[in-house]
Amino acid sequence: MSETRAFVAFGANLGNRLRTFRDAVRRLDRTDGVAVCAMSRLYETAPVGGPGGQEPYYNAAVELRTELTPEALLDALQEIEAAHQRTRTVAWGPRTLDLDLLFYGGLIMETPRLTIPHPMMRQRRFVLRPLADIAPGAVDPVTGQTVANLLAALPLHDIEDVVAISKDWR
Ligand code: A4P
Ligand code: MG
Repeated sequence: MSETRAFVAFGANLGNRLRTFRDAVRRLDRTDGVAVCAMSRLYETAPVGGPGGQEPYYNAAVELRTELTPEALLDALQEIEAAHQRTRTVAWGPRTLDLDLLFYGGLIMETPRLTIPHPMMRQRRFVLRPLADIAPGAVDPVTGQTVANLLAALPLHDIEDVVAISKDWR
């Protein structure tokens, strides 16, 4: 079976964020049909949306090679979220772990369960900045723009809200 290059965004603002990220990478890499092949730097970011007074997030992005279908990959991501007792009470509210599938090769799809590329990623510095660490030249199949171009096109008002942490989390 052929392998597809996919990218996943990590987000967390509850609990031990670093330990959660490390565990999630390990679980992903151990998943049959999935290999983690690159990881972005770690970022601390100001919460966007949701209720006020949330803790800062950690965000990161990873590159995978996978033999799984997009749906099976989403199943795997949701299992890992569940393992971290993610509760879905408040939209955009605090979460111990959020795993979003950004790109799956050059695929464009929209079903009730899965939209690829991830619909909000083009507006989000906390997604594009980490993704640009590992895939600046990856092309968004919807707009034809590279990740680096999408990042450069963002308004600068939140540039200080997304800060790379020197800590090596790999
Ligand atoms: N779904 C559809 N497409 C996808 C996809 N490409 N990847 C569906 C993953 N899931 C996808 O997601 C709801 C449903 O989306 C899933 O059941 C799946 O079938 P969810 O994670 O359960 O719900 P949510 O968290 O309310 O929505 P979502 O879209 O994950 O939230 P966002 O938009 O990711 O916002 N601020 C900072 N600084 N950093 C953050 O990481 N994250 C959010 C969450 C808000 N503010 C943030 C951050
Ligand atoms: Mg999500």
